[in-house]
Amino acid sequence: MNRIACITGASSGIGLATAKVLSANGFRLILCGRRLERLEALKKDLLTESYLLTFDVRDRNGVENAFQSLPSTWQSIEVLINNAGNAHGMSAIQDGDVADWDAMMHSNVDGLLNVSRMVIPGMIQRASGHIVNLSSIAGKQVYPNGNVYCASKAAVEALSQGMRLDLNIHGIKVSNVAPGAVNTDFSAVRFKGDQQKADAVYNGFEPLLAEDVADLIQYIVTAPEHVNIADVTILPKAQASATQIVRKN
Ligand code: 8X3
Repeated sequence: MNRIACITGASSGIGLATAKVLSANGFRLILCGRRLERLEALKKDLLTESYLLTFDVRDRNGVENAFQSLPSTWQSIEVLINNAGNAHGMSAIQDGDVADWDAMMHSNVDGLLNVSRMVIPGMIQRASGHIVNLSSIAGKQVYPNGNVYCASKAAVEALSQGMRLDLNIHGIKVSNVAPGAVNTDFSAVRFKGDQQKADAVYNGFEPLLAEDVADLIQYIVTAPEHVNIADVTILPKAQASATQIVRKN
């Protein structure tokens, strides 16, 4: 039977691109997201069987109910891609909107934990599994006005290390992926639909595409069993750090 991968935030961006590439590689997929119509559209596009779970990663009970509802044929999750997460707002710490802070900490940190705790026990029981956490260059380097988003991704970095230490004796691999600028709806969400501001983030250079990150994830989860790609930063060629991008106008 084909390996089962579970992807959170599968309805757009890196999650959607990862679903397509893993399906092309023969994985059966559990697609998680908030927007059922989008997941249904994606399901139709895939080459392999998929199972849809709709929940908001922030809702611990909703996450529990969703995973408990999985039929037995879908319970042996071998690969978990913790992709769901977003940035909300970008302002100096003294100007931060508490609703934005909550949204980022609750989805990027609590959400990752809410999902992981439902999948890890099965992996431990089977003494096998692979967790891939989507961090960010922002988890490694703080940039001006990035404060809480950067903190949420720094927490992901710490959780990747912590999971790797704790799950090592159980035969479970943990990988951390830290992308730089990727042209998805990330900036449109961060700037609450202000498309001009969002477009400006990617002006004057060639950013990564969601597919570039998906290809890396595919490499990570199909590496030989004895190989763990523990931590990868992936940047566009024009980007050297969280704050330095060469732009041509
Ligand atoms: C997304 C990359 O640099 O916009 O996580 O924070 S950045």
